[in-house]
Amino acid sequence: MFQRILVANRGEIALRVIRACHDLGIEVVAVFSEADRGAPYLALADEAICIGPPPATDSYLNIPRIISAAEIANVQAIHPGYGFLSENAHFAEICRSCNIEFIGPPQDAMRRLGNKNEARKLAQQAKVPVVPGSEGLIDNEAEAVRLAQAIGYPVLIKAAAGGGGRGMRVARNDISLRTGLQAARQEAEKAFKDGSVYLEKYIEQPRHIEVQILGDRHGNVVHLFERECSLQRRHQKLVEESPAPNLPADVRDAICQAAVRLVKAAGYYNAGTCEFLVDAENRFYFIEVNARIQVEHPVTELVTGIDLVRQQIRIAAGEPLPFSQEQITQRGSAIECRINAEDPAADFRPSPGTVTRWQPPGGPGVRLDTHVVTGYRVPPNYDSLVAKLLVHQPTRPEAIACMRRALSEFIVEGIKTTIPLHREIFKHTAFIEGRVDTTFIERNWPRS
Ligand code: MV4
Repeated sequence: MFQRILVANRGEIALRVIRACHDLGIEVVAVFSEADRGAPYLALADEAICIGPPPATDSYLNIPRIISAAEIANVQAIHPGYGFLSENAHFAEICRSCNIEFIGPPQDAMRRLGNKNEARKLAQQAKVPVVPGSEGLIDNEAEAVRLAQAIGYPVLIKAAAGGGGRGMRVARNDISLRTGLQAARQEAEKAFKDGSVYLEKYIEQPRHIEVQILGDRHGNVVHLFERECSLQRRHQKLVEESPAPNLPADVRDAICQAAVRLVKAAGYYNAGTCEFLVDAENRFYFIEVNARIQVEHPVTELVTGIDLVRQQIRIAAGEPLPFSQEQITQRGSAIECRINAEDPAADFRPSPGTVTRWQPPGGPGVRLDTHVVTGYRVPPNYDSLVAKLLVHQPTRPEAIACMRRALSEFIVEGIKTTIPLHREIFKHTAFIEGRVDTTFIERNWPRS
């Protein structure tokens, strides 16, 4: 096992990794930018090293600075958290070439799955259902029009190098397909230096369901069941839960088994997530793999009792998974609310600044993952997540009641947060009945 790890991230996930290391008896070195200097969570690391000025490109995204810190601190491994360099195959390769283990998947699996068209091909080979669409990349407009007519409108133009909703265009007829192709190519070329695109049938009002997987370096792969993640706004998730409500057990099992087949086909190890769309008839389609620990991983930790970050570290150190598929169970109902420093009444505008009062909820069944304390200053430079409020209860109605209670206890002053919106979501009849899809937030809070 490692004796010393560097966490190449900030905020709540840096703290989450620090805690996992200490639970394993491992020393942990934090890095920080000038914007995070003096943040309270840094004091919980065994050592903290400044890696540069506030802009992420000069600090948390700067590979030479992070590798230098790792060399100076003499660590054996780097945990990338989520975002920043977590899905950067080049960074994973650099770490390993410096004899520092990257706590994540092998770089070749990251590269292959990072290309959504390649991931789609791999899924087809593994007999995992994908959305009906083009057989590979689109070469020219005439071919695209023929394909779209064969698939049937509406279709979705997707950037192969995209993901997380970036570089997508809906086309409902030949004309919008032609203009959409041009725009999508240009956008993808600009954003990812790769203008290649492909087509899929556009699934209207799908649910977004993802499967957590863990694989070790000895070829064992297990799933840790699903998370329902449909409640999102502009591709920013707001609420996640497990089990997914209104998902028949046979469909759930089929999705989880498909996820295992896919990551096995990719030669993947460590933690990962397979994302699926589920339509109104409960047909499911693979869309992409997230090759990292995700923000919402604690939802799965609560229902399975498995510490995913601890397992990530063990796997990276070469240990085999300590459980079989049959030993993993989904117990009770867990729900997470993302608390962002944003103003839901002002188009979710970021609301950085000093937290003058932070009075968190607690009590039975409540978990709060946060790096915030009273007096903490939320810097304006990074994403606005300040806390993840989770509940775990025997049933979904009890989990909803517990979340409403926890949200009512939670007092934050000095910054605006998404707490008031969550209080409304948890009163909404359709949400309470589990009738959700990816359009739920925009349909019910149109001005948000
Ligand atoms: C889709 C889709 C409908 N049909 N693909 C958005 C993020 C990226 N992971 C894939 N996304 C979608 N792909 C087809 N063929 C709808 C979405 C989508 C979505 C997916 C998951 C969660 C939220 C979403 C919000 C809007 C669109």
